Amino acid sequence: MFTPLRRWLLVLAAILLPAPALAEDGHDLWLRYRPLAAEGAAALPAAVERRGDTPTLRAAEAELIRAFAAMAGETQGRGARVVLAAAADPQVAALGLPLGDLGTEGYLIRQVRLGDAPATLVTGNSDIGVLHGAFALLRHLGSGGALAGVDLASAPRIGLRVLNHWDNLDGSVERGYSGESIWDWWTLPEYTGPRYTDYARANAALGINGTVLNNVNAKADSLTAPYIAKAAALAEVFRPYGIKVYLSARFSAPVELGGLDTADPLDPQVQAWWDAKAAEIYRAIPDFGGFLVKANSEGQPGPRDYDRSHADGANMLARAVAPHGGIVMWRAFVYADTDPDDRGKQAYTEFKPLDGQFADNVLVQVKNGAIDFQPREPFHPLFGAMPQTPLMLELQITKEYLGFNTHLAYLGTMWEEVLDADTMVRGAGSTVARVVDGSLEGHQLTGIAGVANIGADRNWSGSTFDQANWYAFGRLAWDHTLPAEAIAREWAALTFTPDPALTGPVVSMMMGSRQAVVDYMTPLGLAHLMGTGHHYGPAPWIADLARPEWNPAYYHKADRQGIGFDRTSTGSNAVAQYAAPLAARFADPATTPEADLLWFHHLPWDYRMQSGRPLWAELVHRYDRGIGNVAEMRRQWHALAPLVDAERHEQTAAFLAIQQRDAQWWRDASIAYWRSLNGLPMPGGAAAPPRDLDYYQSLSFPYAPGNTG
Ligand code: GCW
Repeated sequence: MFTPLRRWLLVLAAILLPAPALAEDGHDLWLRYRPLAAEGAAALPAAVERRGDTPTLRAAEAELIRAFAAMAGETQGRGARVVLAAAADPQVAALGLPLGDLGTEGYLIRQVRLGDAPATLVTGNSDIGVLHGAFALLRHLGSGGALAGVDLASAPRIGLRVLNHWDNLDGSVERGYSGESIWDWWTLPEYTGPRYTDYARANAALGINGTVLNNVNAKADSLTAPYIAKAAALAEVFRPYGIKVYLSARFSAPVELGGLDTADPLDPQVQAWWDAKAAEIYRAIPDFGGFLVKANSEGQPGPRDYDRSHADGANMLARAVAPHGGIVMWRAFVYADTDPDDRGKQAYTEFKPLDGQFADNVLVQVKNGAIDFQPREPFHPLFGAMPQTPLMLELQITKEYLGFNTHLAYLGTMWEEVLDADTMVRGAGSTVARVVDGSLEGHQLTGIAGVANIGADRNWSGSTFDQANWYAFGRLAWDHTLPAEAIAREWAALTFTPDPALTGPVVSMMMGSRQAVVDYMTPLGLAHLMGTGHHYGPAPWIADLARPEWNPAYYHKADRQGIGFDRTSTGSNAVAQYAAPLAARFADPATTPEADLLWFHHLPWDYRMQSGRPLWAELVHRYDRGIGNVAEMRRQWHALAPLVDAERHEQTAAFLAIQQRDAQWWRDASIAYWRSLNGLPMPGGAAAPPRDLDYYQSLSFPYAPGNTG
C-alpha cells in the first residue's frame, strides 16, 4: 500500500496541517447540524420537553434532540429547556401570547416562564405550526443565531406550497438531472425506507406542505388501485410533517381505465367515474390533496378534445374531490400547433375569457413566463388578468433551460424578479406576489408550485448549488417578501458554515449567477434557443421542426437586417395582454427594459443601445460578460477551498469548469450563427469564434439526460 516514505509524509501532514473538513456528500442538505463553537454549544438547551403525544410533536422533538446533540459535540448544553407545545396547551394558553396571525401553520418562538421555570417555547396554533417552529429554531442556530433572547414568529403568506415531481412510473424523471426518481414505485407500498422521511424533513424544514408525486405528462396507471396504495404509503410517511400528497390526473383515464368510450367532462358517466375514483383515493388517503392536470397541451388529452372548455374539464374534477375537501390545480401551459398566433399569447387568449367560470376549489396554475421557464421572461400576462380565479404560480426548480445541474445558477433572484413584477392591473403595487398570495383580489385559496429538482442522487439535486434552488423555492413559497440575497446567505451558512469569509463570496457568486446564464445563453430578451428536445446547449439555427413554435428561429426571427420577436402592434401585439401602462411601456423600444428588449421588439443590428453600442456589439459584449462572470465564480470558488470539505469543493469546481466551457460554446456558436445572417465583422476587440458554424451545428447529444417526454 504505502511506501515507508509516503507513510511518513502522511504522518507529518497529519501533524502539521489543520484537520481537513470532514468529507461530505451533501445528503444532509440544510439539516447538517454541525458542532457549534464552545460558547454557542454551552448555551444549547439542557433538555427538550414535548407537551403532547402526536406523531408531529414527536417528529419535532426527534429533530431537536438529533440537532442539539450534533451541535453540542462534546459540550453539555446548559441553556433553558426548549418546550414544544401547541397553543391549546393550558400552560401556553395561560401566557396569552399573540398567536392570532399565525394561522394553522405558523409558529412563535419566545423565551418565557412556563410552569414557573424558564423555557424557550416553540408554539403554534397546531402541532404542524410547532414543527415548523422547531425547524425555524434550528435554522436560526445553524445560521449563526444565538438562543439568548430568541424571538421569532412567522406564518406562510401562501396556502399551498407544493412541489411538482415530473417523475415517471418507470423511475425516470422528465427534466431530471439528479438521477432516477426518489419514488421507488416497485418496492412501494411495502418498503418505505428512510429516504422518504428525510425528504419530508427537508421539505417541512422549509414549510413545503404538498407534493405531486407523478409527472404532469401522466399515465392513467397512477390512478389504479396498486398505485393508489403506493401513494398512500408515501402519504403515511409525510403526514406527520404536514405534507399532503397530490396526483397528476390523466384526463382520458375514464377511457383508458374505466372502459368508457368518452372522457367528455359533461357526460354524466364520466363525472360518475371520477366521483368514484376520487372516493376510492380518499378511502386510501383521507387527506389527499387533489389533482394537478396538464390538459390539451403538448399532446395530452383534455376537454378541448370534446369541444369543452378548460373550465368544464377542471370543474368536473373539482366536483369529484370537493366532498372530500380536495382541490384541482389546472395548468394554463397550453398552446397548439394549430393556432398560428404567437405561442406566448395563447394561454391568455384561452384562459382569460374563462375567468369566473371555475369552481371554488380550482386554482389555475400559471408558469412565471408566457413561453416556458426561460432564463429570463417577462412575467406571464395572465397574472392580474383573471381577478375572479385563484392563480397559482408555477416555477421550475430543475434547470431545464439553465444548464441542468452542471451550471451554477441561483434562481432566487429570478423568482424575486417575477414575484416583485408589477402587473399594474390595480395601479402601482399590484405585484405578481400579491396576485398569488390572494391579497390583491381577496382570494383565500392560494398556491405556488415548484417543479422539483430532486432525484435519487446522494445529494438529492445533482449538485450542491442546485440544493439552494429547492431551498429558495421553499423559503419564498412560505414568505415571498424574503430577499433572495438573505435566503442565499442563510442557505450558504447552513450548507457550509456561517463564517462570513465563506458566506460573503458564496452569496456574491450566487447573486450574479442567473444573470451570467442569461448573458451567455440568451441575452437582451432572446429566448428558447436551446438544443432540440433536451434543451442543452445552443442551437439557434434550428428551423425545420414540424411545429413552428418548437424552432429556435421562431423565437429570434433574426435575418440580415435585425433580430428579435416583434410583439408590438406591428407584430403579434402580445404587449396588449398587459395592463395599459405596461403595454405602452413595452410597445416602445426606448421604454422597454433592455433585459426584455428582443422579447418585445425586432430591431436592426445597428440599433443604438443605452451603452452607446450598436445592438450587435452589445450582444457580443453580453456574451463575453457572462463568460467573465463564470470565470470570476471559478476564482472565488477556488479561493474557498480551505473553508469547504474536499468532496463538495471538488465537484463544484469541476462543474464550474464545465460551465465555463459551455458558456464559451454558447457564445461562439451563437455568434457564428448570427454572423452567418448579418454578415457583420466582429465588434472591435472581440475574438471571432474559433470554429466555423458547421462545427457547432454538427454537435449532437442524443443521450442528454432528462429528455423523457
Ligand atoms: O418545459 C416544457 C418541457 C416539458 C414539460 C412541459 C410542461 C412536463 O420541455 O418537458 O412537460 O414544459 O411544462 O408541461
